[in-house]
Amino acid sequence: MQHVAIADQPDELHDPQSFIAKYVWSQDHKVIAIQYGGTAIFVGLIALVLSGLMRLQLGFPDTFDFIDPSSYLQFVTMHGMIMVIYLLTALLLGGFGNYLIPLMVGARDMVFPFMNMLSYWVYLLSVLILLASFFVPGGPTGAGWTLYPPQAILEGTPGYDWGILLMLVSLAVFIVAFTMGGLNYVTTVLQARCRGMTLMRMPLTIWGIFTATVLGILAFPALLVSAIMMILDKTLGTSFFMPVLVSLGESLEYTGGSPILFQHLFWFFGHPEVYIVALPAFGMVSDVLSVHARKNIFGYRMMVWAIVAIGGLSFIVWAHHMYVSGMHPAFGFFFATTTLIIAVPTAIKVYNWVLTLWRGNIHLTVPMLFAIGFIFTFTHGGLTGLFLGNVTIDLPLSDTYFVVAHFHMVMGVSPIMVLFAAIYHWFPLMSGKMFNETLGKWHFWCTFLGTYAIYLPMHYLGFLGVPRRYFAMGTTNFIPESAQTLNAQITIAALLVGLSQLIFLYNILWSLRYGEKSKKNPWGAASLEWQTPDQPPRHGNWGPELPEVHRWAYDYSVPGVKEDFIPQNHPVTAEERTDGEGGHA
Ligand code: HEM
Ligand SMILES: [Cu+2]
Repeated sequence: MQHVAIADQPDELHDPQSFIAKYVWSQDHKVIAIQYGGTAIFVGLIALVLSGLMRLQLGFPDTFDFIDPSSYLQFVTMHGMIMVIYLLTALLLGGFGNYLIPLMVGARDMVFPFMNMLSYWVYLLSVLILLASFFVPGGPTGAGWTLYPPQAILEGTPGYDWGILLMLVSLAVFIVAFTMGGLNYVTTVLQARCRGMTLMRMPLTIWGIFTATVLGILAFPALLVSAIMMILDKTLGTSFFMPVLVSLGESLEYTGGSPILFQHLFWFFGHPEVYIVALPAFGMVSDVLSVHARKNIFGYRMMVWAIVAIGGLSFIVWAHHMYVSGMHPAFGFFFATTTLIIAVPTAIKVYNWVLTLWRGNIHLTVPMLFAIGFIFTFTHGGLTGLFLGNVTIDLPLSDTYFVVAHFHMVMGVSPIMVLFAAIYHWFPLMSGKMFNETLGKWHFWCTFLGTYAIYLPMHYLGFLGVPRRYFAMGTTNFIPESAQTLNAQITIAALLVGLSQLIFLYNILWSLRYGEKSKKNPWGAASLEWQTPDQPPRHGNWGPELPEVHRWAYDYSVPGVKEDFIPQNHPVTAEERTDGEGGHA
């Protein structure tokens, strides 16, 4: 297991030389990671622009002629789907999973490099299919990111013809790409760890990515089959999801399918999807907090088991998204209970992050600011989740801006905070350069404060009853006019947050070219990825010898030891042993 066949040979033998082999059809996990990351950030920017357009409409209705009710729905749908799948899932797993797994477990590459390369190109294909829907007759689908039938494929919904088909095909292709990447990540973690890297010595980043990938491999098939079944309903007139229907005065051919079946399949995927995004973020934020507080992560074993428990539980809570579908009260009770049980391991994680900071030697670096920002946004989003998990509270709040605020806090903003923390944290490793600290801090404060300016008022709009996925509020007898003022303020905040991402892009691009050369291991991190002979690591990662691991990844500020951290590949010394504390399992 420790000796991959190529390990004993000089790695130059395998070093691809031509530009194309090195950077285009590359099988190096680091290059593939950057391809994945670059593409994901690119589509993410499109989704950000779409959210800006929606906010313009909501803040200043009747001002922008080019946004009509149909295009609003199309923007909502494309924004939501791109953010969840094509940005977050792709960037966390395809990007960071690819980059970090081999380096953190001490392997030369993924175990199936060719399939890994294919995974990226198929992902790119899925993105192109998705974006193509902007250019077909009728435009992209406006069914909402949940794509509920029957409405998704019926006349009257924007993009009911081409748009929805392209969306479904693109999702299917994405799932193929994810599976090729995912099998790689799981097998690499299980089979290619270096000598001494036991499972319980793996950094939490790897635990998070690994568990999330297993969730994805189990959950995405539910989406795949529902996409295929809906394609059949649309093209061949089958009735998997389509009930007997009269649409626009015409009785349709469909016979007795079940739209609720689709909801079950969708959310059987959709809820674990939240954790496919959250678990890698949990892992990475744990490591960033530990490194920048110069303290071991509090309760490592508990953190691992919490990740696994959350992963397992995430499969038995899905119907909390369906309380309004008319389910039997006993099921409502069941799903509310399981949902609240998930709060236990989740709260354990939050406590442990805070306890990691407690009496740490906290360095308020840019990655650390984003990591602490995450603790705030995640706790806020999580708390409103407890409310929505209860049937009686969810019923009146369902489909209002309270829900929009909740899920943006918990799975929009929070993982993005971690992604920024991770990008800033690992940027010196990936590029060999340092970013600009001042610009990074500006980026953090604009994003963090702006987030609250956007989403806190949305909770209140939800209480007022402002509905979700509405082009305009119109006049009602329950929404006060002041809601419009609030909407305008939210829009201004959203535009500022959107613009402040330019600081980030500028910082990254500028630093890649002109940034100061980074010291090796600038944060003094103990995990393996920073211990490569070169920074950034070369092809094959480790030079002639694979590393050997002697300890966990969290030996910071060990008493009696001169340096304030001990890399994972350093043998345990007599000095630490006599001191009692060092050399953890
Ligand atoms: C500055 C950042 C963002 C802004 C201003 C923003 C704004 C919006 C707006 C205005 C809507 C439509 C609300 C409605 O009419 O129902 C929406 C929906 C949504 N957003 Fe965002 N968003 C942002 C970032 C994100 C991120 C990072 C995610 C990642 C998870 C995300 C996921 C979603 C989803 C899943 C929907 C629901 C789509 C649907 O109802 O079908 N958003 N967002
Ligand atoms: Cu859920």
